[in-house]
Amino acid sequence: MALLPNIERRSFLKVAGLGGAAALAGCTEDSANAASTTAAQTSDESGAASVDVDRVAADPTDVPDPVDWNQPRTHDITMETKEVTAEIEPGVTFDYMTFDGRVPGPMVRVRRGDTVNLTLRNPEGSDMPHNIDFHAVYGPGGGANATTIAPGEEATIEFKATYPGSHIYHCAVPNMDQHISAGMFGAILVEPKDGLPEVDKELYFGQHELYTDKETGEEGHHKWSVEAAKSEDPTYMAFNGEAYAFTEDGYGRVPIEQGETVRVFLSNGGPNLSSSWHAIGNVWDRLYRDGDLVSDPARFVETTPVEPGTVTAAEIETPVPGPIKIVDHSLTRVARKGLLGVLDVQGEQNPEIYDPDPDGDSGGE
Ligand SMILES: [Cu+2]
Repeated sequence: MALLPNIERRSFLKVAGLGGAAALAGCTEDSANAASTTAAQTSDESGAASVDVDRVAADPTDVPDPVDWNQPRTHDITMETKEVTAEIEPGVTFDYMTFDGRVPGPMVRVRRGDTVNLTLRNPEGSDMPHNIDFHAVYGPGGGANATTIAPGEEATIEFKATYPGSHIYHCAVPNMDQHISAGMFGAILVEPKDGLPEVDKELYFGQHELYTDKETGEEGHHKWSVEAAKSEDPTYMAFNGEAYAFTEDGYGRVPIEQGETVRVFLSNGGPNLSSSWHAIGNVWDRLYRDGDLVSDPARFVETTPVEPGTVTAAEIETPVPGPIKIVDHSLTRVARKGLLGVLDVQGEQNPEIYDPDPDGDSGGE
């Protein structure tokens, strides 16, 4: 069935009650199994699983501070693989796999020439082996070969960040498509020795596809589907693991003050689909194409490909108030599969740049 915007879903569930929810989902099989399923946050009749965490979507403003040192350093970093059940959208649960319990995993930020001493831990109680492949690493598997660990194990690697750029990291076990689809990807930002231009705000999103055994919007517990993955036919596509997370129907729009210069990082975990990355009502004023932070940035690019396995960075200016919708311009993914994040530029109308009501008869926007 078609995905309903969350606001409609929530209103509908409130009005219609659980029977309505089951009918909405159209999932009689799951409804029949509901009695043996632990109550989920929403409708247990839908077959949704109980959640381990209320939220898996990383806060896009959670970006490490810029590099402010000018000599090589060593960074001791520990990451833990966490397998958690959470909601893709209300009433729809999924078994995520993550670095540190969030999608995307935390951004690692270093300076070119720095050394990273990284410990990866896979806690007791995990179901799967995991590892980590950094695209900022010279070495077998980008570190994956030496960090493949079973539940209860840990491994440490040390590497020098010899080349700059914004790069992805991801789990790279044999079923890597499943692990990445389930959330195991992030970004390592290796700043050039002279750093990056100062901006007012930085945001960090991760795009990926969720391949499940149910229809988009169908209530209940969605399991990974290798068939959907082989067809490259995702059930959901999301920023940070949850459908429409950064909209008024999710955790809210991301607030921006008018006039701020905002640098946005997009880590495309994939595992399969390129993003046609676009900011509706704006332009990538300076685009660090493919995460190349050394060449001069491209200017005033409307839409740019961000391939799976890439972290691209771009800067926007915000001269007028109102929403800026961050999308993949393959727009069915936006309208029907969950891939939308909204920045909310707060400020005064700036009619010299944009006047939504030049006749002045509607009171403006
Ligand atoms: Cu993994």
